[in-house]
Amino acid sequence: MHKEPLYSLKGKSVWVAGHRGMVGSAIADRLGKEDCEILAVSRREVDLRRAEQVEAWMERMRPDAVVLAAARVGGIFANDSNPADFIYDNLMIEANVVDAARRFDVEKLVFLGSSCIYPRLAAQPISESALLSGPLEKTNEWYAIAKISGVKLCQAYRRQHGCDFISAMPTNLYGPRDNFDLMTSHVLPALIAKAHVAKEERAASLDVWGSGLPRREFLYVDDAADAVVHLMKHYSGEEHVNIGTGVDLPIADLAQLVCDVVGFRGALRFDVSKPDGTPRKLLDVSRIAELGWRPRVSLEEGIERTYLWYLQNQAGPRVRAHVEA
Ligand code: GFB
Repeated sequence: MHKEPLYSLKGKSVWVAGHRGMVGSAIADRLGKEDCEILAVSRREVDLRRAEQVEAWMERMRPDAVVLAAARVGGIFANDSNPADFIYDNLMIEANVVDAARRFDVEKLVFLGSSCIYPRLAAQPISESALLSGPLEKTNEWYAIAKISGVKLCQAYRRQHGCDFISAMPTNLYGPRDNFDLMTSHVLPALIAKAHVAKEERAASLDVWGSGLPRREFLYVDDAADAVVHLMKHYSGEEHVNIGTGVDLPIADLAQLVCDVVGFRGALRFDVSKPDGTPRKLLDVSRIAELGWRPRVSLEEGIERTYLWYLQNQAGPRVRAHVEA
């Protein structure tokens, strides 16, 4: 059922800020199916942390719409180890892009946040109304504060200037073009890289960080991209909207599923010297379902597609994993 869009992308120019990242590139691909012009600029040409460079780009290109998918992102270890980078870069990027979008009359902007904005112990599944209702998870509170500020920026510019700026809160995303570096990545790509090398090296076991007990929800990046475009067309409001599958699983089960897909038959070893992070962050996805959107790619199929991409693009001697020989 495709009701008339609130905002039509037909004939519009859409700037995808962060077009080279996993999410930004998937959104650019998905926008390729719309009758719109996609604008992109490299980090070398425009450093989004510098207001004057963002303004010059916006004045020159004057996009009709903006997808703000540019961010400094990383897994639990990267967040925990680089708090200043995560809060500064993300605050500067969102403040510069949102303010320039208002000044150059952008008709529609969608800001991409993350499910880590919610309190560490929010009631599960987490509804949008749980925002700011309790303390944050310590390992990524810097990134979370920056992303919460992004949501507030969009709300404030809607209130004061009437801007049609919306916020989307995706759950943990994964897929092609993800970061597979074992120290800075998220769990799913890290497990794919580890399982692949463990299989190639006939290792006895594979290291999983933490206890394996935390639960996580995973959405394939092409589904996330489709949801973002759906919200651009069909949603206009102050409150952010969760994007997810509504299903989660323990990290230990995820690790076993990845090993099954990759074909590694060794044991899992749980390294409890590494942080577990928040025990659970399952999103309540009833609002986006009411807006007519549902995910399509199952976790197993998504892992298969991601592993295929990894084999075609990343696998090779330079992938060093911390596996038991
Ligand atoms: O994906 P991840 O790094 O981030 O970790 P979060 C999820 C869970 O997987 C944690 C465990 O309990 C990790 O300890 N894990 C097991 C691993 N093995 C590994 C591994 O080899 N690598 C990694 N990275 N984790 C992030 C936030 O939290 O969620 C980000 O830090 C962002 O800011 C992202 O919000 C969506 O899910 O814990």
